[in-house]
Amino acid sequence: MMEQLIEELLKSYGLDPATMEVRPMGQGHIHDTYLVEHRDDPGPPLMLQKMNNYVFRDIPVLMRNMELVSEHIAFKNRRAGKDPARNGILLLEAEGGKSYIGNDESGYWRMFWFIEDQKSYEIAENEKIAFEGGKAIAHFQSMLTDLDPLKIGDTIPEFHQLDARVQQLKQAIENAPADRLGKAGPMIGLAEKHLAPVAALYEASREGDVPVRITHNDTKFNNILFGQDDTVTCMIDLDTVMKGYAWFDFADALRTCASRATEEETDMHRVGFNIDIYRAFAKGYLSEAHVFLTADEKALLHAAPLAFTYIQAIRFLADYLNGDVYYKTSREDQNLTRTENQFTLMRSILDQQEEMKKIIAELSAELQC
Ligand code: GN1
Ligand code: MG
Repeated sequence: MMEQLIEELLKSYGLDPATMEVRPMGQGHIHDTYLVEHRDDPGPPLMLQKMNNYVFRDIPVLMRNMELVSEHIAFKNRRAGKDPARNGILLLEAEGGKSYIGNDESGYWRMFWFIEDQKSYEIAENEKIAFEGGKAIAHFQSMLTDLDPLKIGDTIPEFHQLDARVQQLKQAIENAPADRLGKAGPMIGLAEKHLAPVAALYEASREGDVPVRITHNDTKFNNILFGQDDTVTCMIDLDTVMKGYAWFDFADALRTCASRATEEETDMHRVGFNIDIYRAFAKGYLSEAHVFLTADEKALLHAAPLAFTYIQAIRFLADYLNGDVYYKTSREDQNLTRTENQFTLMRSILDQQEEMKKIIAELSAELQC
């Protein structure tokens, strides 16, 4: 059944199934991904992906964004003399010039050029990697500064809206079974206790000169592809590219790369925020972003990692209370432990806020911006 479907899909892309090898790539949490290789000739490998239309309800909007953004980046790469298929996510055209194919029955499918010999990091192992990561996030945003944000649709509505996330948590508390609610008590307490500085950042963004841009919105550090020499190739996972504040991407990358342990760490003594990695990342980010960021945007950067660590904590907490329906789990209470991990990280960030603010001021002065 599946084999037949895959053969049909390959044909739709003008490929001869008899000469191709298709294997599951099993890494992503959201979509189903397959590596497609030519059996005998050295043609470039491809990536076939079945999109998750439960998480992404509006596939046409998702793919319209993807076409616009990937083509825009490809244009910039070509102009810089770089091969667009090796320096960005690039879609193949299916029959009729379409960027995806399928229906509710077969699912919705797309195909990319696969970029070989790449690696990614869960956390930044050293300052050089953090610096390169920071530069990559700024470069991604900078390539999209001349694309009209109004052309980009919402693939997941209210994805980074604090009010919506707080509302989802309230709803989850109301509907939670007694045992989970009991166990989550201390974490619910922390959610209430730490909301204020996060709300203040959103408020300052609404009031200040903080433009709505096109942002990546899922800059978890492992969504940055590094070549073997540890220079960055490109950002991947473009499904959540939507309108947002520049600090969203700065925040989520630091939440992940500057933590001393991943968000799966269960020993809370190992969780903490590494200020040296923060400095190196911020230096890389500002080295490219200082030309397009407003003064208000720069002034909010130091508070950004705190806000996204909080939001990730309450997203895990709401999912725990809802019975683990969104994030995959393999252990009991995993989403509750993830919540505790994120609140532990947040505590460490809070303790270093003043130092973080100073670093941005120093870097801005160095760049004379
Ligand atoms: C999900 O798919 P992945 O692992 O890159 C989530 C992010 C969360 C992250 C936490 C579409 O990202 O928002 O920060 O998990 N993506 C979606 O691990 O919800
Ligand atoms: Mg993702």
